[in-house]
Amino acid sequence: MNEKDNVKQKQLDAYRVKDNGEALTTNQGLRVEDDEHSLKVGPRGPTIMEDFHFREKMTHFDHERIPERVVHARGFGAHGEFELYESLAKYTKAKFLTDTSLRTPLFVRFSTVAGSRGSSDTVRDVRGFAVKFYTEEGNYDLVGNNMPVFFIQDAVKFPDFIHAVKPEPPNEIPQASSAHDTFWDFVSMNTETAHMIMWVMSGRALPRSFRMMEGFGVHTFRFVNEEGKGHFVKFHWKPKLGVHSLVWDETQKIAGKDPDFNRRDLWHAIEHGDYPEFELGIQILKEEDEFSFDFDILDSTKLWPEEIVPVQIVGKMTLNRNTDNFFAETEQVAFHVGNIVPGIDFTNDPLLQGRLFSYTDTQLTRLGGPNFAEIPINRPIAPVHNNQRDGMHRMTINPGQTSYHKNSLANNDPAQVPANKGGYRHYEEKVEGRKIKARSNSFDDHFSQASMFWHSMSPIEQSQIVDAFRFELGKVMSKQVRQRVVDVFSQVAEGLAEQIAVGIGATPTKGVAAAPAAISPALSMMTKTKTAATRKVAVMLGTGYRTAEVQALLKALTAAKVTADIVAINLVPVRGDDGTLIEPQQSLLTAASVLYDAVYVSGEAQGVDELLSDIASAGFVREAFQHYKTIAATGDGVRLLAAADAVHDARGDGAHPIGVLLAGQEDIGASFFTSFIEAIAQHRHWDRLLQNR
Ligand code: HDE
Repeated sequence: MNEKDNVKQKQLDAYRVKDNGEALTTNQGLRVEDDEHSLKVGPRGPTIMEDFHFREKMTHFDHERIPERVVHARGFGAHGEFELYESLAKYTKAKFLTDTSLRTPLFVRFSTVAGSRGSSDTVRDVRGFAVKFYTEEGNYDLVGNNMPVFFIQDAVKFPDFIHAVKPEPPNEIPQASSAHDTFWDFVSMNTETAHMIMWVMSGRALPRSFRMMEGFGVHTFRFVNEEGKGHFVKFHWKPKLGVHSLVWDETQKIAGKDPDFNRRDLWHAIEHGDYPEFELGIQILKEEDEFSFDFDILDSTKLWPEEIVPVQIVGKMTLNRNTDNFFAETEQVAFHVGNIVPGIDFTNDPLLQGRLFSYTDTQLTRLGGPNFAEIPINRPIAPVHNNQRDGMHRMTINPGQTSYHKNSLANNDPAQVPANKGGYRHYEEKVEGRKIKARSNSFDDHFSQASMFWHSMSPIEQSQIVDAFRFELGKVMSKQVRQRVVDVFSQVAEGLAEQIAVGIGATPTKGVAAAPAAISPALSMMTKTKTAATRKVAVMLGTGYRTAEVQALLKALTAAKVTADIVAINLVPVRGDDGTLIEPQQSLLTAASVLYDAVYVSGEAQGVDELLSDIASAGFVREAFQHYKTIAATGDGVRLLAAADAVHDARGDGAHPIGVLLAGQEDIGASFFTSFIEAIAQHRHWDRLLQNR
């Protein structure tokens, strides 16, 4: 990174206070002699009010929490940078999208929506995907989600929708879950939700990693070039590692075993130098084509199929630095869809228009007043000069007599900037009409794209969607709500509704299923990149393991950027066949199968007996098998797989189940390790699901 790239980092550095052999002081800079005892009358009390150090310390502590975000309360952030592959000057004058020599610093926050700040990472939910670009022309925030559409069409319904999905008012149950009556009541009464519900019932709502999910700006935005010409644009983020999901049963177990699963994954990847990368994609439409689709491009419940409007890859975001302090950075970052730079503008999407109000408004409560833009993480790198003054927690000291425009006493300082010198000018869109509370008829079709989504899924994804509906509706107490949901989704696809109905004791409805808008292969996760890089393997072994095998395995895994934990019966170093000691990172007590992508059992008679002596070992392998993970065993390790029922397939024809690799003594070598790594790259062996049905 050159100096220019580092501007944001340098700005943040100015606020970092590192304790390095420093004296302990009060907030007034007074050195503290005793931080262990409060001031008392004699050693047994009472405590005296005069103890200003005690009072200051306790008062600060008493006020250390701020209101959590009303939605997206649980999140995790990281720093990074954006590089542009080619100039987009044809479409936009935004400097960071036209100058390929720039490296734009940025901050990302990923989040869940419904849960409170302390809820689990792996719940079924949409993920927020918010990016703040610190550009030379001011902050640009792309505040998106990991799904390209939204539940509702008009912002006025957002409070209703969120009230319905949040825990129910009488008892604040359930936490971070849409599997309850009010949510599904809302869905059944507001059919514009149908398309988004299909996404939320799919694996997209259960990301394996923040590093393995797509991001979308959702709304149609506008690019404006130097000549003032506009284009419609949709934004995409495409992860280099592909798009992959967890299994529902697994997500629920992880929620208990490691509620920080996704944030830990991101933190560790960055700490290890496996910097997550996402390419920026744009879909562009000419203004003249605004009405050439069978949906309205201003309707946020619709996407532009990539097969019709291709995604052009134009740049890359790399996340390369963890935060120094979660609260100061991730908790205090304030995104706003209205933070914009010249060359980017809004459209009349009624969902977007409402968001333009909400994001600043919510910070006033959350961050305690109008000066939140002065918090280090929110400060632009572009200079800030205006006549705003005062307010809670004002940091800037503005000298001078004037704080108004126009003025003569300070020569009209700060001065307005003409558009051709970088001053922001709103796109001069012509609008006319009557003021009415209404929605355009062009927003009326709620089902064709939901149907397109369903018909674009692989059979495995379809079966997961059906199971998700059955689970969610199975938790709904009201039979009438369950039935209404079946009725609604019969308008998406009859087969889908019938399968849901069977699972929840409702009556299948003969609906008038919508014709799918088209099939869009890009919607299926099965079509995405596959790689073993950055995956995590549990290597199970016991006394007498073959040192040469394990050393060669670990070398092969490292070369493929796969990380491994040695899992043994306890944390006592394990002796190999040549006497080498290896230190386990986890024991069968501390490790959980759901926290790994694959399992390798290194087999040697004594070691396998040792593992089998703890019943948890078979459970560990069985769970990995049930979650479609790659499992490999060498030599005697097959006995552990047998104990876990992981070596016989459902057909009973003697073939190994898909994704289960076995090697006898003589087969252990480079090519076995290569097959193991290739199998890990598959992410999951979903066909096992169909094999077992
Ligand atoms: Fe948000 N949303 N939202 N939203 N949203 C917030 O702002 C809101 C919507 C999104 O990591 C809040 O600072 C309204 C769509 C993300 O800090 C709040 C509507 C999309 C984040 C708010 C929407 C999003 C938020 C709460 C309907 C995807 C987390 C705290 C018109 C394109 C940002 C805050 C972070 C957060 C309002 C709909 C994404 C209340 C009124 C659509 C990623 O202002």
